[in-house]
Amino acid sequence: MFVDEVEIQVAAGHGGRGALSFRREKFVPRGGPDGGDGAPGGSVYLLTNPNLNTLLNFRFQKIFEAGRGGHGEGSNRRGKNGSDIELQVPIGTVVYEKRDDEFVQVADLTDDGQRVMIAKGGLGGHGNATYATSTNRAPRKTQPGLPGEEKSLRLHLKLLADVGLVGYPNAGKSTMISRISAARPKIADYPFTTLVPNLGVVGLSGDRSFVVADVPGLIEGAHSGHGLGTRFLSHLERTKVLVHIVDVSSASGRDPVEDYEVIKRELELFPGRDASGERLADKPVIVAANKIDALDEPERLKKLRSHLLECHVPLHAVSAAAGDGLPPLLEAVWREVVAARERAAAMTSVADPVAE
Ligand SMILES: Nc1nc2c(ncn2[C@@H]2O[C@H](COP(=O)(O)OP(=O)(O)OP(=O)(O)O)[C@@H](O)[C@H]2O)c(=O)[nH]1
Ligand SMILES: [Mg+2]
Repeated sequence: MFVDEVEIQVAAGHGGRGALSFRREKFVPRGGPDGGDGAPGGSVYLLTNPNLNTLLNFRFQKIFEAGRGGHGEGSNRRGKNGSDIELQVPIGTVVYEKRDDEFVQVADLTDDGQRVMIAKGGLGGHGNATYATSTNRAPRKTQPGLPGEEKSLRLHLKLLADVGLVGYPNAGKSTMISRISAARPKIADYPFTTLVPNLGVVGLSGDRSFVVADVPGLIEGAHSGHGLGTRFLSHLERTKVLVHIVDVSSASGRDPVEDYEVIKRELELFPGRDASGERLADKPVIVAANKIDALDEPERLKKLRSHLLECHVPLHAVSAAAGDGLPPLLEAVWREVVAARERAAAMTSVADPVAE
């Protein structure tokens, strides 16, 4: 099951209180203060795990509490530290914290093994031994532990893929990803077979690779909720290149040029932006004219080709099922991915001139 948005509560542990105690020993009258300090409470961390691709774990358990710090004790014994907890999340998880009824983004976990503290444990209090001075040898002062932070969080998974496959239902997106990667989503000849996004890694010669996301099909009016709506388009926000798959066989009963224009419009109407402010419609697009093995009316491909030529959008005629035309398509996609990675790297070095 794919879950990409959850709300949870996290509570760090309270600090332990400092002890009030005096040394009592035979033959040692008025032994000094020996109340130990309380220990800090445990903190709550989020840690990315590359083997996860859903927030499903948080669907059932929603409250997470770290351990409280132990109280100080006599004989200057310090309490035991509260135990930390680590919540594992998929890479691409964006974390929002509720502040004054508004969720504010506090972290974006995009790296493998990235760990962030999300709620800090409270400090332990001092025991009375701390307060002994030359003028006050028997202090009775102690400190309570401080409370741990408590937070309401919203976790939103936005998959991290280099390339997004978009298109009408049945266009062949899942067939494509199963041909070019090890992903094995369900493929069937009815619309809306794919109900959740799938990720696959495409390996090219050398050690070149990129990640592809197959998302559920779009239809006209998706931006206003038709079909599965745009719920899954947020998973394409962070892609660098879109491959728009258009069915050019006559099986769809629609016109390929119109299909292309309809989906293009839906992408334009999607309001989401990536971190650099780029919209889906700003991303480079490569069109894969699919099902050429079943191209019963070559006119359909020709019309699409000349339409895209006018729009300066590259087209590759392919058969995702038979594999025809896929190598040159993947090379073209790779070139766009590299160009986009270079643009992103240039932007980071402008933003942070110290990082060479
Ligand atoms: N002849 C032919 N059929 C294809 C080709 N690619 C996909 N198909 C068929 O088209 C149908 C839909 O394929 P899918 O890969 O499930 O399409 P999809 O775009 O993932 O569809 P949704 O998940 O519903 O959005 C299946 O019956 C496939 O076998 C192709 O290159 N040639
Ligand atoms: Mg599919």
